[in-house]
Amino acid sequence: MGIVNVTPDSFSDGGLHASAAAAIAHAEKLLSQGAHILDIGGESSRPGAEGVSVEEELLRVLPVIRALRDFPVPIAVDTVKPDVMRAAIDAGASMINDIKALQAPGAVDIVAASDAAVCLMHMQGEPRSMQLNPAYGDVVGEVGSFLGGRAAAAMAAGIGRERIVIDPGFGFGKSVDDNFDLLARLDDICRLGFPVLAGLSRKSMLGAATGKPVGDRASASVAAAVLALERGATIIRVHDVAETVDALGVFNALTRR
Ligand code: 8Y4
Repeated sequence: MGIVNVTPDSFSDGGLHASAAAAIAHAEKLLSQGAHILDIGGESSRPGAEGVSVEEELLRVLPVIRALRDFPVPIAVDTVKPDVMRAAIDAGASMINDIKALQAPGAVDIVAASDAAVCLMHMQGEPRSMQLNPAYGDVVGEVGSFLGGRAAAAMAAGIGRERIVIDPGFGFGKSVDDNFDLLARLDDICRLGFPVLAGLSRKSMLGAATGKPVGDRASASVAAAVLALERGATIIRVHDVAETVDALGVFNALTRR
C-alpha cells in the first residue's frame, strides 16, 4: 500500500489544485514502482496534528480519487469522518482506512451499506495527545482484544468478514517499547483471523532504533516491512514503494520454497 498525502502543508504553497496534481503524479509514480493499493489521505494523523473540516477534506481527496479510480489498483481513503467515507466510496474508493476503527457515530453503517473494504486500526487516545503518556498493562493483548471487538462490531452491522483488515496502529498512542512488542508478536494479532496491515514506514520507533532522522529511514523501513511480513502481515503501508517491492520479492521467493 503506497502512501499518497493530499495535504497542502506537504507540498509547497500552490494551494488545493497544486496539491491534487502533485498527489496524482505521486500516485502514478508509486503505481509504476509496483504499489498494489494506494492510500489517499487528506487529513494529517501525525501526533499533534490539527483536524480539518469535512468540506476541506473532500476538496482535497475527491479530485484525487476521481483521477485514480480507473487505475488498476484499489483506492483506499484514509479518513475518520463518515461523510467523507460516503463521498469517497461514491467517487470510487474501494477501501476505507480508518485510524479510529469505525468508532465515529454512523461510520460502521456507511461502510456496511457499501461494498467497500475497511482497515480497522488501533489507537490509544486522540492524535493530538496520544504520544503524551501511552500506557498499557499488556499491549499485545489489549490491542488484540480491541481489534477483535471492532471486527465483531463491524460484522454485526453487516460488514462481511472478507471485507475486514486489522492493524495494530504502530505509533498511535504507543511507546517505542510498545511498538516493538507489537512488532515482535504481530503473529498473535494475525491469529485473530483477519488480514493484518502494518504501517511502520519512517516512524519514530525506527528513528529510535537507528538514530536517524525521518528522511533517512528508508532502509530501516524496509527491514521493518520484512519483519512484519515474516510475522504474517499481508499489507504493508509505505512511502518507499520501489524498495519495499524488492524486499517483498525476496520474501516471496523464500516463502514459496
Ligand atoms: C514519518 C512519516 C513519521 C509518517 C511518521 C509518520 C497508519 C495509517 C498513518 C498506520 C494505517 C504516519 C493513516 C502516520 N499511519 N493507517 N495512517 N496504519 N492503517 N506517520 O500505521 O504515517 S499516518
